[in-house]
Amino acid sequence: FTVTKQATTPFDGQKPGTSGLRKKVTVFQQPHYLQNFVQSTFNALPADQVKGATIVVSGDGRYFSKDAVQIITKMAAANGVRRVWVGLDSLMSTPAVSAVIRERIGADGSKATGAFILTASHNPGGPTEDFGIKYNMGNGGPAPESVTDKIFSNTTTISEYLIAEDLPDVDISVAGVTSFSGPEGPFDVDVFDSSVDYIKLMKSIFDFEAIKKLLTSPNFTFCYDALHGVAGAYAKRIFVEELGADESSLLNCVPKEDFGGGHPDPNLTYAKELVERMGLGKSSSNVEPPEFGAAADGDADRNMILGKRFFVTPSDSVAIIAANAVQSIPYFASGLKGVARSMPTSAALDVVAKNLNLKFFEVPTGWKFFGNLMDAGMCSICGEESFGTGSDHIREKDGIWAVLAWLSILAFKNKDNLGGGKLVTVEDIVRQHWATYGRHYYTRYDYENVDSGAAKELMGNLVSMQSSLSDVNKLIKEIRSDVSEVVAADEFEYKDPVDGSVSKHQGIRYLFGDGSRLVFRLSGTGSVGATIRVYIEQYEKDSSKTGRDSQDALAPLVDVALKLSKMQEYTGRSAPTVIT
Ligand code: VG1
Ligand code: CO
Repeated sequence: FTVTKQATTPFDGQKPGTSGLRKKVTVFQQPHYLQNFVQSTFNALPADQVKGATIVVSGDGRYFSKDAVQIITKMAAANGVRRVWVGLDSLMSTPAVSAVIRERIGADGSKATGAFILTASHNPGGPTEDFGIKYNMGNGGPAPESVTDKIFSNTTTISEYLIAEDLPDVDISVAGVTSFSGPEGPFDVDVFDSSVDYIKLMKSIFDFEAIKKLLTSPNFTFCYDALHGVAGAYAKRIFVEELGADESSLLNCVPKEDFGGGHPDPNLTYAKELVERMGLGKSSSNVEPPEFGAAADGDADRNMILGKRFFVTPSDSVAIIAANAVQSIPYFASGLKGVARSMPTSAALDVVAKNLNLKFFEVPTGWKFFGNLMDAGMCSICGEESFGTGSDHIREKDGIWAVLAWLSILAFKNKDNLGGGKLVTVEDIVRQHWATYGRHYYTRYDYENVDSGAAKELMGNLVSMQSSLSDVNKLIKEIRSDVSEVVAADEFEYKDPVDGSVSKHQGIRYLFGDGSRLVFRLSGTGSVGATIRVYIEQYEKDSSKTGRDSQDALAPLVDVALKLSKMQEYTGRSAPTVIT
């Protein structure tokens, strides 16, 4: 092949958000748009991570992925990359990409130093929906802000990119290596099934025999919904072929470019079919729901865990996994190095860390902040309220890992009653956890696609109010007399304990005397307008009061949050788009 230097001009707005660049497919389809971002990324990396390097290119398989794989491959070749690794049909879950970077060794002994992940995660896909791209580094984790800032600044000055126009498209529907020769030497495209590497890693972490005993036990029933995302490419191999679950326990496990028209976000609103099946929906069916249900998002890094007629909040989930990991999961048998959560995630994990005497960290939203802690051996398990849970086996959150972690806990608690008899259920485990540690009532209100100007004004007002807590408390007293006083208010700022870097403006916090919290953030993953997230949390230590309905328990605080922020006044919205 030959190398073409293509002249180009910058596009506005190519700033990577919480997790890469996410825009409408039609934006990405503009001539040079994707190319500018990819070249800006190559230019932001140290030369030895481009020239002669091995780079993974794959994603959740959403619409435009196949075109993007071919474009990025041609650009990689032109930029002197030695090998590109591609998942069959361009499919590779975000956690599998992380695992492949860290673990896979090519037939010629090569190792990858990074990856372009093609996903907009939980955002819908299809010709009129979202596409996305982000870069992960040699540790398997998202590029840190120092790199994404450089990528963005490159996008504002770019004037040309390199591409091998005459490199033929590679058939990515069959596994195998295709070799080419270019001006600087050979270039290979290696297409493979990443579930092999991923399953190997999962087997080195969990006791598959113990989980299989649970899944094949006559008194245990199971259900997994991939929402037509890339998790489906792993679910059958793992849950059915390896662990003996019945094929009928898989829902929507065929990956589709448009996720079957759905919103591949595993929560009570969008995972409708699973929610119905688990007995949490509106239609009352006579069929007995399964004991355990779970769902994933488009790129399979998120998870929702459900018991029979029971929802586990993600903030509780990570706390419960941390509290039970050492006994239930072989990978953690020698103890946890530490635990971490994102700032808006509830403090349920803090209480576990305190009780078990574990190192604990609170980081800004977005998985990239956990990576440094893990690389430094300071953190084993971490999680976010946004249905993200994971560990230091990779540097991304991991949806299937979370399900295997829960199945491991269930297998451990039930090891003596799998022949028949009464099982310890998901609900039992959660209620027992609350009885021991207290309960953090928690909810999140999302206002999606709000006018950007209005959202900024709302946030600005919440910041300026922080200068007088006595005024804030006067206002709150007028709204509700039954909530405690605000004792501190700030914008969250994080100093990375490993590299000392500082991230400012990471969410507006109002902290109450009884441990309750209100947090306000603008989303960094949307593609149009602004999304306002309101996080509402209240701690209840008294074990006789931990069984309430969470929306009831939180009603006073919700009232305060909406009136204090003047939500309706600024946004014109009388109700949130999604409540989780
Ligand atoms: C959201 C979540 C955040 C998560 C991020 C990426 O970000 O709140 O916790 O890490 O999505 O998840 P934001 O900025 O929209 O609040 V994924 O599964 O979309 O890569
Ligand atoms: Co995701």
